[in-house]
Amino acid sequence: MSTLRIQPSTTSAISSTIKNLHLGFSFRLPCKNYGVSKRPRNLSVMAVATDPLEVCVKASSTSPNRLGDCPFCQRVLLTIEEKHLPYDMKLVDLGNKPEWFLKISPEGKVPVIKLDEKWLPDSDVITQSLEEKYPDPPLGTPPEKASVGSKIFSTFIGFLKSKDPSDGSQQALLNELNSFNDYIKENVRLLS
Ligand SMILES: N[C@@H](CCC(=O)N[C@@H](CS)C(=O)NCC(=O)O)C(=O)O
Repeated sequence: MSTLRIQPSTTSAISSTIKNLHLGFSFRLPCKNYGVSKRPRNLSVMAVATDPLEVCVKASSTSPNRLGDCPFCQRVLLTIEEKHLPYDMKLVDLGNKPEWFLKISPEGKVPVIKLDEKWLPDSDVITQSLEEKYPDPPLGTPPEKASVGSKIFSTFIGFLKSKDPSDGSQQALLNELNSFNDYIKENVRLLS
């Protein structure tokens, strides 16, 4: 088992976290815009947690110092990252579960997280509990962003079915694609 301590950065950084997981030592994420979201951050976000959260996740079966392929663990880590909380990530070898791990997770499953001095299993329960305990920034899509891209499919179908090149269906599709493109340029840093 190895532990990585992750500090919060000013922007979400799961991509850089995952890229660095093989290092096997504690590090501070750089204050660089690795984020996929530019949602404004409230100052209170930076003050909510000082002690790192302890979270047990699956270790890779081939490289024990790296994160394994567990979507439940990744979901929990993404939630913690999105909320800019510091955490100690304990990589657990599920092929050889240590005694201390079975004590805190009797079913032998990851992820488990320590919240309010209790070990909590299950990604659904964990993400819900994190949302309640650290509501800012929220996990939900902001209402003003919820409809972004939602008309692409219908305008595309309109364009495909159109028999009249001057009926505006092509322009309608282009408008939708352009607004989606603008949104991506403004809000998303594509990961390389
Ligand atoms: N419902 C749980 C499922 C967690 C789960 O099944 N985790 C797998 C790893 S992806 C596990 O720990 N399996 C136990 C094992 O492989 O021994 C959740 O959402 O967290």
